Amino acid sequence: MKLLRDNARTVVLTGAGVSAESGVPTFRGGSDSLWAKFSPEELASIDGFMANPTLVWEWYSWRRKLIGEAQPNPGHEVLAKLEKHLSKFTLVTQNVDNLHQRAGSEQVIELHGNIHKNKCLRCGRPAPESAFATDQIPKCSCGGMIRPDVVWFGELLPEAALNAAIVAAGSAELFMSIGTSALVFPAADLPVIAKRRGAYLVEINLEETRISPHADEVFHAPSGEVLSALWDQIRVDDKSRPNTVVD
Ligand code: BJW
Ligand code: ZN
Repeated sequence: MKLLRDNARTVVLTGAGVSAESGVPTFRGGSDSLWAKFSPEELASIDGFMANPTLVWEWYSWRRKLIGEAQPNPGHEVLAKLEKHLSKFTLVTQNVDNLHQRAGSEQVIELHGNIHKNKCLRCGRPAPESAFATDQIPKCSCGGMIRPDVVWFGELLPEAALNAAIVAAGSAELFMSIGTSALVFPAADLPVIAKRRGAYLVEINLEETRISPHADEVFHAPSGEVLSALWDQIRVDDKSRPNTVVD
């Protein structure tokens, strides 16, 4: 792929599709997706939580367990290797599953929080991990309910993470949008911002998305497969250069 080497400023945006090969269900599309069974308004909004906190807490407990048992897949692993291999590499994720970090990525911009963290609905204090080990909603010392530290619909994204992602997208030379339907904003704007500012835009997704018509290159195949093939290509290219060592 053009630019996937050397000193090109490379930015990757990942979505749920990157974790699909680890057995983590995506949100949209397919009968196994999370919202084929539940509505986002019911489960991923403050109104939904207030209306039925136990249902929402149980849904997150179920997902946290499923995610905890999942293993990073070759897609996560290649992205971790790219961070070490490329000198200007930024990984931005909408995923809350921690699988990038477990694969070895060190700098991950998390736009939608992390399912392994919780916080108090009332005072915002983080809750200790021991609070998760129950199907009952734990209470903070202030008396407030504990909720997952993820970004629900209608909530602001963490300011520092969003700003860092916008700055990175705006100066990217290569931007890769991987495994996201690009339907949820403001994350969905990032590939468009990058393209508008002159980045070479690559999409990896099983399906056509609203990003596809803007992309310079589109791979309609599982992200683990495409990323593994790209990594093999980098290794071949590097080995053919003199005095270059690849791991
Ligand atoms: C594969 C694959 C394989 C499968 N290989 N590919 C502008 C316009 C319109 C609306 C808005 C707007 N700005 C804001 C809004 C409102 C709203 C929004 O975007 N709504 C849209 C649905 C229309 N946004 C918000 O509310 C955001 N907050 C905000 O903007 O605050 C300011 C504000 C407030 C109020 C009004 C206006 C402004 C917050 C968004 C929070 C999103 N939260 C969730 C839940 C997180 C917690 C949890 O996990 O429970 O984040 S929703 C869910 O969607 C989750 C994801 O991160 C996010 C994106 O999904 P993603 O990753 O793209 O997954 P999928 O399932 O959609 O797609 C998977 C893709 O993978 C598919 O394309 C497959 O084909 C592909 N695939 N296998 C490659 N092996
Ligand atoms: Zn509290």
